[in-house]
Amino acid sequence: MAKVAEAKIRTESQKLFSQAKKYIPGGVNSPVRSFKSVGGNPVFISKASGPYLYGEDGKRYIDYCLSWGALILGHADLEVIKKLKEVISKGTSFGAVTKLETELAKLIVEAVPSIEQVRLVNSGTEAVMSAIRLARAYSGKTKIIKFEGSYHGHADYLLAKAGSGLATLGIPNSRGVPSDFTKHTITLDFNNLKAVQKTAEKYSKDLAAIIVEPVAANCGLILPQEGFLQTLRKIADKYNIVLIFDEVITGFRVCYQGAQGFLGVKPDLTCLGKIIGGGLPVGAFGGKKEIMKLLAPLGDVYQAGTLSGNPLAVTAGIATLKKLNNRKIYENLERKAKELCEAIKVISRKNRVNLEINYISSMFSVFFTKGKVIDYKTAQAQDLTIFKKLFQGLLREGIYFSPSGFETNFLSIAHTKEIIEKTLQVFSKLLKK
Ligand code: KE4
Repeated sequence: MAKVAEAKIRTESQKLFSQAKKYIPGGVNSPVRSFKSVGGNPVFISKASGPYLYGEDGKRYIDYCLSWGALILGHADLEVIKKLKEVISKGTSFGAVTKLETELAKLIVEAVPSIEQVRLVNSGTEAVMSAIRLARAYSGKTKIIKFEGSYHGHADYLLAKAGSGLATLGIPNSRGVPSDFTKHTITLDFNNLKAVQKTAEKYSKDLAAIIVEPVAANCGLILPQEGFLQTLRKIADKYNIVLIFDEVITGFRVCYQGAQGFLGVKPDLTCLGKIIGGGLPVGAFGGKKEIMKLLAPLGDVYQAGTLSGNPLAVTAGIATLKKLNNRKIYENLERKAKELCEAIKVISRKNRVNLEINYISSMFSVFFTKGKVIDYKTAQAQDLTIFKKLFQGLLREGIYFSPSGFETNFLSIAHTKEIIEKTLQVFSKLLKK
């Protein structure tokens, strides 16, 4: 019976995918959704609720991708949906100021240690682009340091040795980006302080910013080594470099104060996205008033967006952050993730499978490799063929992991103890093979 059902599921997605490919390049509106690196056709989703995705194929999946981390409350959270229903009948976009934007901005300023003022945009890419333009204007300098395997959205000059979809698809640098555009982007190894020190000394006169994912989550999850972020802070101070934390994933994920609150390092600018939109399109960048005041209309650093601060998206963000502002929520998330990850380690050891698992708070990645994964190079050493087998095995068993060995998985508050147990049973079954 199962074989027949599986075959039906495959044909269903196959049909939908070939239709999509007729009208949309690769059949997807974002490359990493294509399942290209994990094989098979992407699962077409019809609806979602709590920890579950429901495929058009009628199958239910426990979701560990959660729209790439955005849905920390789980899908279709009742509060968020209730608030959206209330606000949608009042109109969808005004292109004018609303008090809702002030409310979300206030929640972000009160939560994130480094943010004195914040501007809302529509995506993480826009948040990062704007923060870097601001850093260049504020410092009067041009060059930026980023880290190999990190992904900061698809602005031309950041598509240098980037992670996420580029790592997934093995695209070192995107075509269509003139080398002129990336000549001011210096890419170093994450956790390699010596390289940062040397580069900062060499280019100090022209280094505008260091941009870093304080917990790297786009080459699989990689933790900052002891003192790495603290030393970036010292180097930035010493050479007048703007330190930018790209917290599009880690913001309100690692804890309510973001990775900067959890790890105790304050950047000059912070980029946010995902969770602050509660699943609708919101990005944000913020930091010290003395930097933010350079933005038009106050100053002459231009940045704009038709739908920035959109009432629907902002409403979803407000409802999400209000519900998240509760230490118990993060303690529970952290406990469940620790239980899941530590148990997966035990299962892999029992089956003599070389599996490394990096996790922090409620985000984790598995790497089929021997030895610690501490940067992009060690992440690339993972066995992607085995990852692909795991991914497909999990999918067959109704578990939906982020479809790439270079992405991160997440828990939501809707992932109950029973869900963790079910996930561990499946891991036991699959790792035996
Ligand atoms: P968006 O423009 O996709 O909203 O955000 C770009 C971005 C910026 N910074 C970080 C740290 C990010 O992780 C992202 C986007 N994340 C990927 C997944 N890791 C988005 C998934 C996709 O590209 O479809």
